[in-house]
Amino acid sequence: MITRTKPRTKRPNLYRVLLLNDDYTPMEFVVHVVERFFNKSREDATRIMLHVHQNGVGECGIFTYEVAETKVTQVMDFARKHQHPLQCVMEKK
Ligand code: TYC
Repeated sequence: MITRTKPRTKRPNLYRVLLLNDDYTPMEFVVHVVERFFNKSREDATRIMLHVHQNGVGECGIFTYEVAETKVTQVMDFARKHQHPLQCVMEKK
């Protein structure tokens, strides 16, 4: 039997949570979403929103699978409730 002697630390798989640009969601709504669900300051949230607006996609945070999934669901539910087409997705790092 081969036993592992080298100590190994397990790292959890991490996921980026991304916002996607669209032509209809108001900038102010996106800033509010980033502040509310990703705990960013107004300044950071504005920077992220403008990055998405100009580049098509941008990162709001990096989380473990379950947390990332929760963020995506919260953002999508909130956007739908306000009838905005904002899209939020997660991507394995
Ligand atoms: N492009 C949108 C506008 O001009 C703003 C926007 C930014 C929408 C980021 C979505 O994830 C987004 N109103």
